[in-house]
Amino acid sequence: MNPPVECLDIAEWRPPLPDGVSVRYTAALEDGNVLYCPKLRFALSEPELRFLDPAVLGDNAKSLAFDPATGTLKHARGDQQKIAGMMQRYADAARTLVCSVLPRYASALQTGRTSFRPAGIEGRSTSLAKDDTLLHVDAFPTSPVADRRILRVFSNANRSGKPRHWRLGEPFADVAKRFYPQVRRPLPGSARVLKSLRLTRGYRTEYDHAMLAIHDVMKRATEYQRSVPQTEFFFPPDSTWIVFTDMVSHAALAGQHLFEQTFYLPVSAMVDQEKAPLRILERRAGRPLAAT
Ligand SMILES: O=C(O)CCC(=O)C(=O)O
Ligand SMILES: [Fe+2]
Repeated sequence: MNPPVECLDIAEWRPPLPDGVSVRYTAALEDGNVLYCPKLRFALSEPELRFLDPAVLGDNAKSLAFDPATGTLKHARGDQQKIAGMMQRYADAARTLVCSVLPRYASALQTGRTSFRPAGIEGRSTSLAKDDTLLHVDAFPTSPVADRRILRVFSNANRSGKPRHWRLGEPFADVAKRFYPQVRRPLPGSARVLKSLRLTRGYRTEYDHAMLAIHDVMKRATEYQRSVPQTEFFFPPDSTWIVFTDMVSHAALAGQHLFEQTFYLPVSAMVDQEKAPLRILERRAGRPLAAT
């Protein structure tokens, strides 16, 4: 099995791309491939190198979290302004990249959170549901996506040669076929209760409910985790990759110093909506799943 990875030979965040290339990259991404840029580096300035120390991470958190919309920085210890500046630069770089490589998405692309993970993955103990060393597709418990895709940009900023070690699993259509039948419908009225108690930011649609359930049952399926076809991929330091993490089965096994930017893309902005997990699940359900 070859890893579902398409290699982009670019070294700039706004690369000059020949006509037609972005069409091919967009199709590869929508098909469930990782767009991997081995030579695209997120460079830190000399004074920023001190933020690679895991001691910048506070509150027992996994990541520093930044909201480019408001400038709010969470879980950071140290010079808040300088750290926020570094995060903002990553958010801008990632957005520039997506808009240049995938120009078709530019006008509809919504910017979400920026994160930085200065600590190693290895040896982190968490609950099963939060354990990203197990194969999963992303679903956010408190931030429903409704009819939007989750598109993420990752950069390995490690300075001591440590790659980000991932596993990539089976295509989403196979995940859906295997796990969607196990998903129970949400209790009537539960989405409204979650929203009114502010347990979710917005209304948890049936699609959000299904994706969360798939995320959880997938992680709990021990035999599946062992036996499903999967390939290893090592993202070296100074590389960057773009993924629809709501569709690509992934697990992160090792690595340290990762930057990540989350974007949301309305399904309607895709070249081929039928490839969206939302549409794949709706075909199985035989009804719309993103109604609010
Ligand atoms: O930390 C990583 O490399 C990725 C973890 C993950 O699964 C995610 O952020 O969705
Ligand atoms: Fe994930």
